[in-house]
Amino acid sequence: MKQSDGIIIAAVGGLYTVRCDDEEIIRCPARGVFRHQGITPLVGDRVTVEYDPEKLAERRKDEKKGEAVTRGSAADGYIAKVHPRRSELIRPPVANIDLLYITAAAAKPDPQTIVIDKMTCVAEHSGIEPVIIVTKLDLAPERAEELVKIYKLAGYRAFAVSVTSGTGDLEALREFVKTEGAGKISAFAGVSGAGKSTILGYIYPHYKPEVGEVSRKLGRGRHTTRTVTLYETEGGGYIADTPGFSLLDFTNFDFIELDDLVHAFREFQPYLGMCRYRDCSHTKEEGCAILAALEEGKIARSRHDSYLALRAELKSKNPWK
Ligand SMILES: Nc1nc2c(ncn2[C@@H]2O[C@H](COP(=O)(O)OP(=O)(O)OP(=O)(O)O)[C@@H](O)[C@H]2O)c(=O)[nH]1
Ligand SMILES: [Mg+2]
Ligand SMILES: [Zn+2]
Repeated sequence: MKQSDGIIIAAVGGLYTVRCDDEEIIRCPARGVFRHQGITPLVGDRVTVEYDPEKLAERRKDEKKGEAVTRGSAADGYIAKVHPRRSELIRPPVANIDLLYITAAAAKPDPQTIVIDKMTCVAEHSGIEPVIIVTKLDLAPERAEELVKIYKLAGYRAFAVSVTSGTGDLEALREFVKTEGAGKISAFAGVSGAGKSTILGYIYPHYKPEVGEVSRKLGRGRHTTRTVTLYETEGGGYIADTPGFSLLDFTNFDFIELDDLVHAFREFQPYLGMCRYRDCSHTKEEGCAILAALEEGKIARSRHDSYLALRAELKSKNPWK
């Protein structure tokens, strides 16, 4: 058996694809013991794999001959160890990402700032840099510009683009992804049909990720991207296309503590500690510095609304707080 370190670039039904540092591609399941330890390897994980080089060579030969892999199982070995993660997301399920491209359409499907803000909070809480991409600028240019304004005001990089009509900040976005993403692991996140795969295909045309038709009746996508896949990029980096979620699935929020929520809003940070009351909840108190900033237009109304909604959601889960 041979041991190699590498990164999980895809996962389908318990079978992982690992790109080893020596460029060998290994397909294997995780060691059974992980399940008992509560470890689920994720795309993006650094792992150590153990495999039989002879078996792998056989499979390569079969593949060259164009024969289906029939000999024994499709696995070359197994994942022996999952290395410690520097970040971890549940939706999309991906480990070790540095940048999260939070993608929302200006229309079809209509954007919901609460969904975008949940994602910025999850990213902030996980030590991942959020970047906002508003797609389908062609369908609702005013709404797109308004969203970009909201997120720039919050201190994020934000781009409004239309791949379909070739307009907006496409060049700036491409430049950002290629330079800021160099050597890093990035992932797209957003509801189904937001245009994540379309952007990835625009920036890296040779990858041709699957793009779906938006159902006319429902105005939402058909979940065409079904699995998380990492694609290699500049400087040894990777970018992940991910399946979109539906709004109903997006409930994995309770891992943020109520007391941490305020720290997940970047633009609130300068005002913390400046409220009249030390235990200010920034919801309705007199002398609240965050509410004052809101009135002065330094904080966007929709962001504070999301703060209120997320606070209520967390409180209903921990009513004793
Ligand atoms: N009008 C318009 N349509 C777009 C634009 N970008 C993408 N689309 C369309 O939106 C639909 C969904 O695009 P995808 O890229 O598959 O969306 P996705 O976010 O990857 O969706 P999932 O894989 O289901 O999560 C496709 O029909 C695209 O052609 C755009 O800028 N303008
Ligand atoms: Mg997709
Ligand atoms: Zn306050």
